Amino acid sequence: MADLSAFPITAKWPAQNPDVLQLYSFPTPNGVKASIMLEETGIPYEAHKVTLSDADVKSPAFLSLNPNNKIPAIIDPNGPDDTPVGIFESGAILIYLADKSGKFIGSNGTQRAHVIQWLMFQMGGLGPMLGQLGFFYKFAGSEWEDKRPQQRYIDEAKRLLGVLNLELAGKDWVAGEYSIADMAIAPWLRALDFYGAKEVLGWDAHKNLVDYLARFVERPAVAKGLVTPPRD
Ligand SMILES: N[C@@H](CCC(=O)N[C@@H](CS)C(=O)NCC(=O)O)C(=O)O
Repeated sequence: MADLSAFPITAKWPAQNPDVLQLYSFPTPNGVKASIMLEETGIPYEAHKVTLSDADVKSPAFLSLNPNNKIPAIIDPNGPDDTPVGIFESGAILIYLADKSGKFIGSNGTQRAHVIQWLMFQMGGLGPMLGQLGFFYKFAGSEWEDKRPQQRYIDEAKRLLGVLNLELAGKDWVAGEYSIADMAIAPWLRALDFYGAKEVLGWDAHKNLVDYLARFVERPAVAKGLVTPPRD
């Protein structure tokens, strides 16, 4: 049986089966990237609920795995160098799991480069911008008198949706084959519902995105990953 005692997080969230991959997450757009990928690959795993409250993400136990206090994070007891490995940052987790499984990262070198390109587009652009849009459109920032920050993120979100909509013309998936780039991008498009921002962004006019998101959520692994770990 794997010994995970070197990872202090396992004292607060004990592993039932330390031989399988341990996921520390919550079903948010960043969190579900990891659970969807685990469901898609069939890698055995155990999911621990780490809420966004300071008592969880800012606990010393969680910070010992991710000093950046954000979900998701994983421990793979069967790491690449015959030693357990801990990883945070959803994009890094997706690449790690893709390399481990040999799946969803393109079937040749060119495909792989394109998958990583669109994954980085999500990590560096779509995710952070839509996250800020959420703050300024739905959460505390929506009450700010100065509407310029809100408008800035509306404009940038619209621009990014336009880029993706164009890219998806005649394609099912953003890098051609279904990949970790889709697992990163689509959950953020889905979050626009939760932000109540679809109308202000003219979502319905982005026909390729509407079809893309419908195609994504139809996948059984996605349906399972979206509710893992359960919120309550
Ligand atoms: N760049 C990080 C972002 C992760 C992130 O923002 N996670 C949010 C939930 S979606 C979180 O844990 N927030 C808690 C906090 O900031 O205190 C990644 O992609 O993993």
